[in-house]
Amino acid sequence: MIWNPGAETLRRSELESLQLERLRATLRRAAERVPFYRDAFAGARMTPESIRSLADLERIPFTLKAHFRESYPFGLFAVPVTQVSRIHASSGTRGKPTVVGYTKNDLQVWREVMARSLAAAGAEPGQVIQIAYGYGLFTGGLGFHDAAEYMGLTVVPVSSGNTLLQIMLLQDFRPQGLACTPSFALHIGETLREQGVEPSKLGLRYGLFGAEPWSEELRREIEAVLALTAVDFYGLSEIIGPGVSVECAEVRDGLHINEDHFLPEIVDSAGNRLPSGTEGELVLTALTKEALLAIRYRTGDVTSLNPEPCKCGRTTVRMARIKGRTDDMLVIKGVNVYPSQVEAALLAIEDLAPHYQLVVDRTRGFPSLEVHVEPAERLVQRWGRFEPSNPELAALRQRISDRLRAMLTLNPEIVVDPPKTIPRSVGKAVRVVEKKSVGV
Ligand code: DLL
Repeated sequence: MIWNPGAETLRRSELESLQLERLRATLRRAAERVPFYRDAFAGARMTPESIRSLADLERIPFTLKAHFRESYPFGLFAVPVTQVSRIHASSGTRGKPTVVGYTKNDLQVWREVMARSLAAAGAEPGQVIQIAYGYGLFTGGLGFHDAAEYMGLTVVPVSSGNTLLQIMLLQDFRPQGLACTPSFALHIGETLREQGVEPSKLGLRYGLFGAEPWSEELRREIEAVLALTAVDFYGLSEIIGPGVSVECAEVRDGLHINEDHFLPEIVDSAGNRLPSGTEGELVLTALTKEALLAIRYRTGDVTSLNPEPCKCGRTTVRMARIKGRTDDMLVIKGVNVYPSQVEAALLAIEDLAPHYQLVVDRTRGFPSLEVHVEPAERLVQRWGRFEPSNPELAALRQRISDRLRAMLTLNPEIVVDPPKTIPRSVGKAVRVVEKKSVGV
C-alpha cells in the first residue's frame, strides 16, 4: 500500500522543485538561528540566497558527527529547548551520546515518513505490530511506536530483550508485524525453534528489520526461522531516526528514500559527489526539520543510489542495502573489507550457524583478524558433543579459509567456537571486537 501517493509518486521535476524550495527555507533557518551553520556558511563563502538550484548543493559545507558531539547537548538546536517536545540520543560507544530534538511538527513529519515506510513494508491499519526495538533514548522503539499508533495499528510495546516473553506474545497476541534488529530477529527465531514452536503457526507476515548492517544471507536465515517476509528499514538519529528509507514489500530491491523530506547524495572519501549507481558515502540533508537541522550530513554509511522508478509505483530514489560504515571498514594486510561482506561469505556455508564475531588484534605491528564462528546445530547433534580435537573441525576451518580467500582475498585465523558461545544480541549486534578489549 502506498500511504501518501501524492508524495511518493511525484514526477521528478515536481519533486526537485519541492526539494529546492525546502532546501532554501532550511538554509535560511540555519543561517538565522544556528551560529554553527552561520559560521560554516561564511567560511564556505556562500549564503542561502546563492543556492539557486540543486546543482549548487556542492557549495554547501558538510556537517559531521563530530559537529554534533562538539555542540553537546543542545548547541545545534534551531529552537529554544522550551519548544522541543522530545529528545532522543544515539548511544555513544565512546564519550557523550549524540543528542537530537524534535518540535511538535518534527514529530508529525516523523510519524508521516514512518507511516509511509510501515505501509511500504506491508503494514495495514487494523493489524497488530510487536515492537522489539529498544524504547528510551534510542529512536527505534518510540519511532516505530508513534507512527504505528498514528496509522491505526495495534501496538505491542514490548521493547528489546526478554526473548521468552517475545515468543509468548507472538503466540498469544498473534501480531502480523515484528519490528527489531535483524540480529535479535534471528535470536528470537532460533529460540522459537529450540522451544519446538512451528513459526508458520504464528500469525507473523512481515518483519521490519534495521538499525544495523545485515546481508541477504542473514535475511534468508531470518525468513526461514520466523516464516515471514523480512524488509530492510534504514534511518539515523541525526536525520530523524527510522523512516529515512525502506524496501517496498513487492520488490525489495533497494530502499525508497522519503526524498521530499531527505535529500540524498553520494560522495567519495574526499567529499566529491559521485554519479548515480556509484558506491560511496551517503550524505543526507533534512529538508523539513525545525528543531535540529542536518545539512549535508555525512552519515558514514556506504551505499549507492538507483533513480529508476520502481515496479511498486513509487518514483523515489532507492538506495542499496548499506554495506557498512566507513569507520567500520577493516584494513587487514592490505585488504579492505566490511563485516557485512564477511557475514555474507560465512552464512553461505551450510555447516555453520549464522553467528560470527570478528576479533581484530592491533597489539602487534600490523592488525590481524580472527573470525569466530559456531558449527551448525545439526553437526553438533550428529557429533553428540563438541570436541575441539574432532578432525571434522579442521576440515571445516579449511573450507571457511578457502571461501574467505576466494571471495574476499582475506586470510584470517578461523576459530570454531563451541555452540552458543558467540554473544547473541537483543539490540545492535557487536560484530567486531578489539582483541585487547576482550582479553582473548
Ligand atoms: O538505528 C535508527 C533506526 C532504528 C533505523 C530502527 C532502523 C530501525 P542510530 O542509533 O542513530 O539510529 O543509528 C544509525 O545505524 O547511520 C547506520 O550506520 C545504522 N543503520 C541503521 N539502519 C540500518 C540498516 C537508528 N537498515 C546508524 N542497514 C546508521 C544498515 C543501518 N545499517
